[in-house]
Amino acid sequence: MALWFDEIYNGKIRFGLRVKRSLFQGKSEFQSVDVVETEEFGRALALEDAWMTSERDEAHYHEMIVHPALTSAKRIERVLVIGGGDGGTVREVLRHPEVKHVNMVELDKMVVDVCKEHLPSFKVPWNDPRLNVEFGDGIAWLKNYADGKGTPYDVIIIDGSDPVGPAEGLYASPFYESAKKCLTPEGVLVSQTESPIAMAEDFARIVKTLRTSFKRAEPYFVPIPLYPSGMWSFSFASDHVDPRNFDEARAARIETDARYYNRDIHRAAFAQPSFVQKLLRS
Ligand code: SPD
Repeated sequence: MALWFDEIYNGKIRFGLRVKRSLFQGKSEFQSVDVVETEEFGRALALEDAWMTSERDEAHYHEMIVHPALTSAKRIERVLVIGGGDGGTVREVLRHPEVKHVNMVELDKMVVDVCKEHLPSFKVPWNDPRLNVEFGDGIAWLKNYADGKGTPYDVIIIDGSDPVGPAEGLYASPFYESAKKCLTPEGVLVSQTESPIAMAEDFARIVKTLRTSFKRAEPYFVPIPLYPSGMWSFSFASDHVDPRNFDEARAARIETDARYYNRDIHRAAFAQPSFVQKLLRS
């Protein structure tokens, strides 16, 4: 009998993959964790029955959550990643030789352990001396860092799961205000910001919330077939940095080994379909 694994979003959208075998099934203190080997998307990770990443399209997500920011910010020596337990985001950050220190704060140690074991094709350089991994609640961590006036970061990347349960606070004003205090004045924050089709209300609310904390908050778009509707957004927020003025040389260097990112994609990703412009106006 054929085995399928489905993400059912909102009781209204279902995206299923035919599964060859289950590689891991567990429950951490925060969530259910699954890794399955699928027929079409290679190995894939799901948390709470929602798809998080797959071998087939992880590069779309991880290259695009990282490189628009890391090619646009003037300084990229210190980078903070909240979430991102599969390691794809820090892998892309560490491709930039200008990066001297990356701190990753992930809620769930089980996710990191399981991905290390079952997603080796992600080739995450976990032992890179520039990388520090901490486990804990990113919301509390950032607030403490802001209150303690820790050394500011040049770039903060929010690679969280969907805005429900423990991740909800990663998409709210108090969190963005803490993040701003942890950034240099020329700093950049990037967050995954859901689908403008499948989660239009969440998407618009998050972008508008970012705009109350930063002078500029621009969504950009990436096809990610694994996620509801396949059209996904990230948002780039900063007081002083324009993502269209990126460093061509830095981008060209990344482009040579990228599966999805290139300079044309970087420019095109910030174009807003008319329905998005309307969503953000209302
Ligand atoms: N619905 C999926 C939301 C995306 C969450 N982040 C995925 C983690 C990939 N590193």
